[in-house]
Amino acid sequence: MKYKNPILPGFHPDPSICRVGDIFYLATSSFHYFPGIPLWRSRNLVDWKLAGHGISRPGQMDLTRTGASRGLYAPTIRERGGSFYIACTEVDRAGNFIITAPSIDGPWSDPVMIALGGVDPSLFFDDDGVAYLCTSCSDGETAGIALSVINPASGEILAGPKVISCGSGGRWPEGPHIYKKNGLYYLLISEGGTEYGHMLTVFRAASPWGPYEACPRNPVLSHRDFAWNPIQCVGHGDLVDDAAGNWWLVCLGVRPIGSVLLHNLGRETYLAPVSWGLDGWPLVGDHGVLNLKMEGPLPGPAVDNNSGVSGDWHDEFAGPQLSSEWSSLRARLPGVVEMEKQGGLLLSGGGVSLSLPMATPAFVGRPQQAFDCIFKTSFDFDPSSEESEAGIVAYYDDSYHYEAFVTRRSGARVIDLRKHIHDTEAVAATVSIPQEGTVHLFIETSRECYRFFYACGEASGELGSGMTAGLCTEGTWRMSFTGVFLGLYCVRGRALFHDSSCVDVGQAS
Ligand code: 6LW
Repeated sequence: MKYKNPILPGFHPDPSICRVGDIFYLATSSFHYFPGIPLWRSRNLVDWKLAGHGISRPGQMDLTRTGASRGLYAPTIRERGGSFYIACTEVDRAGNFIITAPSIDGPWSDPVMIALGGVDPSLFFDDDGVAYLCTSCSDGETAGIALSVINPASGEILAGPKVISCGSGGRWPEGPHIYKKNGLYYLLISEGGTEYGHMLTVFRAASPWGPYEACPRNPVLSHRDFAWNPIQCVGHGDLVDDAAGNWWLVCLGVRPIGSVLLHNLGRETYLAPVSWGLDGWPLVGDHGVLNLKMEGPLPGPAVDNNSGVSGDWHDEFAGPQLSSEWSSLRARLPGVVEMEKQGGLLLSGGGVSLSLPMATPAFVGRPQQAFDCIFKTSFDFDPSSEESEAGIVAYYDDSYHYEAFVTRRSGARVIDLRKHIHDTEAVAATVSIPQEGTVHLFIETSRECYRFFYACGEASGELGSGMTAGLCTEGTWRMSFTGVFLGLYCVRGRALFHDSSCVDVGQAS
């Protein structure tokens, strides 16, 4: 059966997957976005529906004042005895923790803390009931994978940690997962860093504690030497078998905007069929390579296959809740993001701008999922001052964003286009609009630029554009792991958004 990659386009990194019966469950990283740890459900591995979030209550995990690309890293999802477990790291304050739920839909517990360093915690439940936790670890000089025995209910470490692997020599051994197959323990890890040297390597041993021998075909997956493949940086994966006994890998990858190594869509989730050689080592994808179009024995035929136009969406903010596809920065503060009883999304902004680090502006956004799309909104906003603004934004993080917004200049209502790159901020265009009336704003995205358009009453036109290269991960001044969000926001005032939509107008992938 044919399917398209990525299976979760746009910012959906560090996928982890498990299966219960014939349903697959997947979790991805969310960093400083709230709600955190998006959870997905699928029957055929290529059509995924958002089931909810592992972190959705402010009391569960405080992400306020979290730096951009800090917060929640690389969850692992597993099911055991009717309970779901997620092991995850909040990298600055909480450290490693486990949350549990009776169903993917929740309710998810408060975190149980694990007194252990490292990131990328993964749970492995052995047949004898022993629960293991492996994480990446580093003493500042050498880095590796550490294994412990854990009580997953209390987080207590019962044995270990013991370093069980230092990988195959690539930098940053990380993202470990252990599986048992034919009586052997397989350790899957990533090495080479999450950038263009990223790779997946496999090791196996007769005991979870090792000693582990390396797969002679390592890396089992890497695009580091496939310069022309439109998918790069593949790594950080997790294996699952389906009910028919076929094996699959989900992993992250990026699609650079062109031959230059820049990407704006974030690290996305990809799927590859896995077979096992006669030597008992895995073979991933097409001879160790992923493609945008692939074939494999899917558990069911692809229906929408998220990569295509099914990524299109339209939200009329009919309520009563804001759909869970929308994310905010660090928190949903009371009175800031509200649904109106008669319909509409009300954003009430204080003085928090989009450029303020570690802050929580009145913002909601969704990951940009395709290179060429049109993102729209219509809203009513009466700016009270020149500092009052509301509009539409292509947002990478507080240091990189382009926005078109309604504000006031010399008493008149206007729309500005502003660009913020590194420590430079400039208003690139200002147009006058009628004093009253609903404003329509839209962004047309492409590999080259973000073009901004407006309409209000008789007034309409293009405001200008910002280069896509300015919103790419590789260009950020600190290490970043996210992607562009297309969002709505308000600073100093109350803006009522009537609707928002996004349409993929390009090739399906
Ligand atoms: C994560 C690590 C990684 O902890 O990136 O690509 C880090 N892999 O495993 C952040 O997502």
